[in-house]
Amino acid sequence: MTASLRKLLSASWLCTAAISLAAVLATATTVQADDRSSAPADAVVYIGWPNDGEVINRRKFRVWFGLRNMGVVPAGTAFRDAGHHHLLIDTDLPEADEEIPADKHHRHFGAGQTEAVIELEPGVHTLQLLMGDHNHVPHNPPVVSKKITITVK
Ligand SMILES: [Cu+2]
Repeated sequence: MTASLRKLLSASWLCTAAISLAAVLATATTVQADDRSSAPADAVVYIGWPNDGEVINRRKFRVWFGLRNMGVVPAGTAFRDAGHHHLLIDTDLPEADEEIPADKHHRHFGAGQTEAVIELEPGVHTLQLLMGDHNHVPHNPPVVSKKITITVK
């Protein structure tokens, strides 16, 4: 093998490796529709409390998560027809086929919690629950609660 051929081969291998890496990075947060975890068609997630339209006279309060026909498992655990809760606060639903963001508007309950104490500024807020799978990606079909509006005084 000549030195120039060896150089060419190694350059082409590097290039292939770079392309593969780019492909992996590009797909890291986007999951193919077929790869999404399935959820039972009759799965229901709901906010047990507060009720829609509730006026709450304290900034810190407990939100109850309700779930029927589906199981709760910690994040990272792939289990059929199960997932963990995400509480969406003052935001719309995120992309259905991507990892749910983690910030003050998207709270993950990856330990499998079924309730949470949250603290909000006084004012009008919206709350909504969204189930996510072991990778924090919504199920197919998405299991999402009604969006409720509350007032914190
Ligand atoms: Cu999550």
